[in-house]
Amino acid sequence: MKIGIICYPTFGGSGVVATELGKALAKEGHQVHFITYKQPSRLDFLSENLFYHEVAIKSYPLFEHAPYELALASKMVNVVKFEKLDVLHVHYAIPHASAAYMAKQILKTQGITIPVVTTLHGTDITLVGKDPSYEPVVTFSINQSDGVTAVSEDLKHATYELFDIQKEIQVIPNFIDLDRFKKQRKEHFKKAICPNDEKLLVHTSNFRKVKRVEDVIKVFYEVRKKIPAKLLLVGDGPERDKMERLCRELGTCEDTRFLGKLDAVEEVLSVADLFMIPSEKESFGLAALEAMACEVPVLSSNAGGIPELNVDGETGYACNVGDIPDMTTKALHILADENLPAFKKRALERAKMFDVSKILPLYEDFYRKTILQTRELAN
Ligand code: GMT
Repeated sequence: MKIGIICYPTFGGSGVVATELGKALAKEGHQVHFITYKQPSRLDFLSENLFYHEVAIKSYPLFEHAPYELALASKMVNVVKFEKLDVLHVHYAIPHASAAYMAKQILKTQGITIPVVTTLHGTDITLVGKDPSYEPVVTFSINQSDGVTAVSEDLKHATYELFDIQKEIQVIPNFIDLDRFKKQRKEHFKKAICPNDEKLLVHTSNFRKVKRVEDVIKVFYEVRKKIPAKLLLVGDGPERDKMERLCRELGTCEDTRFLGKLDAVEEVLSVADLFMIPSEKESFGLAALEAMACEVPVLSSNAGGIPELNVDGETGYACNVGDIPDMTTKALHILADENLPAFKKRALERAKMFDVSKILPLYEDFYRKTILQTRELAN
């Protein structure tokens, strides 16, 4: 198949999933065309089947905000026409689904039928999408997509609850490439961070409010009262300054390190004993899956789709949002020497269920089905 992939090329989970999906499809022999405003950060290798088309967003003194959606729709029209694409797959509804709708209508006037698949990732529904300033367009463009997928059962239900959706939504969960995300031998690194065999807690995120990084720091503060421990915080974002101040207030700075954005997050995960993701909302929690693939148990909130991944009591624990005492008790339970090896083993076993080899065929089948249905309807 010839597949167009549209996503946010930055560090967010939806962009990572879209890029990894494109790479995996290309390996299977499909021709994949990325249409984005910047080279996706994980599109870092050459393949005869991978193409990148940059959306040029022209500015003009009259525009306070350059019309990205129009530039994107125009680019989609050109790429579909000249590369003879079979399907457009847009990741994150805003504004990709509505731009795809516009491209589809333009192509229709030129006698070209292009099926559009929209994948809902989370905040495009639960946070930004439901805002009245976007809701009518989001509802319309989901209903106008030829195929819709969501990354968890919870996100599927949230979409039906929050929007008037007539379309059937198929759940295709996030996936992981276990060849890349696996525990690596990094003993020297562990020794440097935890010279006295302290337990190592890790959090990675974009430091937005929804991630509740303050809960990570508060739980760490409590855990550290009971056992020797260190905390690594990976990523960057709007809450980072506040979190650094919180560490100072709690006096945990000497055992906490803010590492900023890292490409090779699997190296840090390889030495971690516990991964923390206490988010307020989380449609799936790709970061937790990456940790589990590196044999790291997960202490999470039970928000959104996280419990579909992190099985409470098995691969870690899923606690109520903001319940610091419960999270502390559960963290200490996981980290106890007699419990940790079994949690690690089960985390890896669970991650294997989301290996790219299992999930990729679901997307391929979904494309085939959607292309067929759209062609039948057009004839
Ligand atoms: O987590 C973020 O804030 C980034 C966001 C995105 O859209 O890039 O991630 C969402 O999509 C990921 C990939 O499907 C999911 O694994 C994340 O759970 C989801 N984030 C939220 O729902 C908050």
